[in-house]
Amino acid sequence: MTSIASAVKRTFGEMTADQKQVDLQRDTVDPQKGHSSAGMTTMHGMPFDNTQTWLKATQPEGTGPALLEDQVAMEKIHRFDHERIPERVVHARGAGAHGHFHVFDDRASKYTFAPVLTDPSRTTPVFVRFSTVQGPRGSADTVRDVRGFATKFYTPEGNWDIVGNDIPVFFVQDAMQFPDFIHAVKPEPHNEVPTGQSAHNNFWDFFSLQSQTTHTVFWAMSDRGIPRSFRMMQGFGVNTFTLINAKGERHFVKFHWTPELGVHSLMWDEALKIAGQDPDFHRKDLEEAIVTGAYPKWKFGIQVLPESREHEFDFDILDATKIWPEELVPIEYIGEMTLNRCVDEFFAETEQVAFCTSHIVPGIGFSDDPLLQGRNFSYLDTQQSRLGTNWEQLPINRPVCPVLNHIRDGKHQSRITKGVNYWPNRFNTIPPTDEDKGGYHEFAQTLHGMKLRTRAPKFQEHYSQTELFYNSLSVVEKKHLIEAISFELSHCDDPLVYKNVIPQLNEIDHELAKAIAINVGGDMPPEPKRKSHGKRAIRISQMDFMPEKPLVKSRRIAILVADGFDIDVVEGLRAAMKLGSASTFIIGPRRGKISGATGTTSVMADHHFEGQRSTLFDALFIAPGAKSADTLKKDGRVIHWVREAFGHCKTIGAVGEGIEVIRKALQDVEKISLAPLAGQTDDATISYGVVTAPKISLSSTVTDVLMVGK
Ligand code: HDE
Repeated sequence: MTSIASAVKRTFGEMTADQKQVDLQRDTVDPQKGHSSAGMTTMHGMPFDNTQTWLKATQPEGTGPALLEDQVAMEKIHRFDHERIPERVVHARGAGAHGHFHVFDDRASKYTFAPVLTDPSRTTPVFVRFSTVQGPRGSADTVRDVRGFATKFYTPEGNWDIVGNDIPVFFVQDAMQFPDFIHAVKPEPHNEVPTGQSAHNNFWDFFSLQSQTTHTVFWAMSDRGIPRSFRMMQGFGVNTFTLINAKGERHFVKFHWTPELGVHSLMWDEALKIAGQDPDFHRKDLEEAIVTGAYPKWKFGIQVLPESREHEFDFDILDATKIWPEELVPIEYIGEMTLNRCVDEFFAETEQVAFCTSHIVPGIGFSDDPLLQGRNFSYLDTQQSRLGTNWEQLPINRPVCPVLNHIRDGKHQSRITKGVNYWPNRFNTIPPTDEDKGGYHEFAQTLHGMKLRTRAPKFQEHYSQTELFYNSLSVVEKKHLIEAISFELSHCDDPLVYKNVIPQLNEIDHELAKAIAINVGGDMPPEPKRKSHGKRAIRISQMDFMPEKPLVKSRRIAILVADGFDIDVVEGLRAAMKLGSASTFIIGPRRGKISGATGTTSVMADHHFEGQRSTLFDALFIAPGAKSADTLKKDGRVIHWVREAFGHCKTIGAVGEGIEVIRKALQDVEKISLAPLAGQTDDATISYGVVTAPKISLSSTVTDVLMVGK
């Protein structure tokens, strides 16, 4: 198997006809031509070949003063000076990819007439941007944070954006609280610390004073806050939207993305280490999966409620701090999205893409969710400050359908429109688009009441679903959550903060609050005022999202070898992993030729032991071969590879003499036994994720277990 590291040619995946149509709109320059000096021009198009040397008043040896008259040099410097634009005020760090979306059939037509959700003959091109929230553009990928999951659908009825997150709820209920919340979570104003983290006084101070944040903070402090990959995250529209069908009936809806690969997270220790070892881990992971053809996929689901059921629940369905539990409102899966093409230029695509919650298409509408109403203003407004007027005309933002209106001029206008710029006019008094022709019309909603700054009664209750979330986690997930909150509070140096947080936690779960109080030095809480309901919900725990069949697709497997290793076994393993679309990497004492046991064959190592760390892989395999094992056993870094991978509960495999390396590395781990277990075949042993086999080349057991991933 060729490793990704040595892949010389980047592939951009297959483009569907509809994606090509989107691409025709782009001013993409052929990279080959764009980079040859013969084809270079100034910004006004004048051919020019020397972009390296400033014009000089030459003296002997060409060392004279540089001349101000060199317009070409000045243009180059001037454009460089202006390369930066303001980064996004939140979600500044992101990674994007192109793909396509289709629905399975027309079953959603009972809810909506939007063809993007009902016409199975359509393939809709999409662009997705994943992001972290708190950190700046240059921050690390694996920090604990909510992840953005924003999707732009390029439909013939206009662009539709679902600007979602990987967590189904939000911290605050009303958009007017957003600036306060973001100020609290962002780095503290006096020293701009910390970067990409919520582990600081201001965030937890806000948490202790705003019980509405507890639900989302619990999701973020759970393993959901440190995903293994963007490709292994769920996506949620969070806000409540509406769907309108051909009969004019309205339903409330929540949008869901469910990943094919299941929902997986890093361990906190891994996340911390990777933030330093490879700050671009998630960005590279997305690209690697697409380049190797292991295209990321999500099923698209909707939770739908008719208007008549709006008030049926003990929570308000328009409150973005609440989920609609799936046992009450099941998800209907209606479509699928595949990401199959990397971006060609990060800035032009991923940085300049502009999502707006207000971008909807006929058949889809808003609701009175107060967070959504505020978002509809904010996204439109923020694009102006990031990208300037006419940002909709940037190639990545351009709709694939014709755009016609009487909005004109402004900076960077790139469209030339013939004719009058007002309506009605003497040439045309008929509206160009009306409802009968599929035009968008607001739903005629009945309203009555007083104008007040207020919140609906069910918006006042904040703890019930936080407890529901906590109760629904597995034992391990609960432990991780307690550790995560303890870690964060340990970074708060104002005792007032961590002392105030404990009573807030106590309202959610008494045992949790006590455990955290002990860890961080808070006061032991009394029995809580609120009575616990003890309920659990389905599909909250990540354990509920395991793929039906275990998948090794796109997993990264490190194979540790040294001179004298058994090539046949290693090649057998690589072939088996390739079949499952996993990637294998040879890690050896040096990045170069490593010879096999016979001495006549060899492989090229992709990395040397010091060049990578176990944290960057999903599984480890130790090659057999007496001489190889002897070298590996004596290398402290190799021993660390094995111990660290074991500590992170990764699958570790070994055959023959390779087992000795594991034995040496894990000799003081009492629980591990490498003797055959009851029910296992004689030649293969599985214990605590460690799979060993004395002599087989590659038993199905090894393959199966590696397939389980972590
Ligand atoms: Fe955002 N949010 N947000 N947000 N948000 C932005 O828009 C805002 C909220 C989300 O990859 C900004 O273009 C307000 C919920 C994503 O380009 C800004 C409120 C959810 C992205 C903004 C929210 C999100 C943003 C900054 C409270 C999950 C990145 C740059 C009412 C459903 C999109 C930009 C991308 C970005 C405002 C709450 C998700 C300032 C006022 C809830 C994924 O407009």
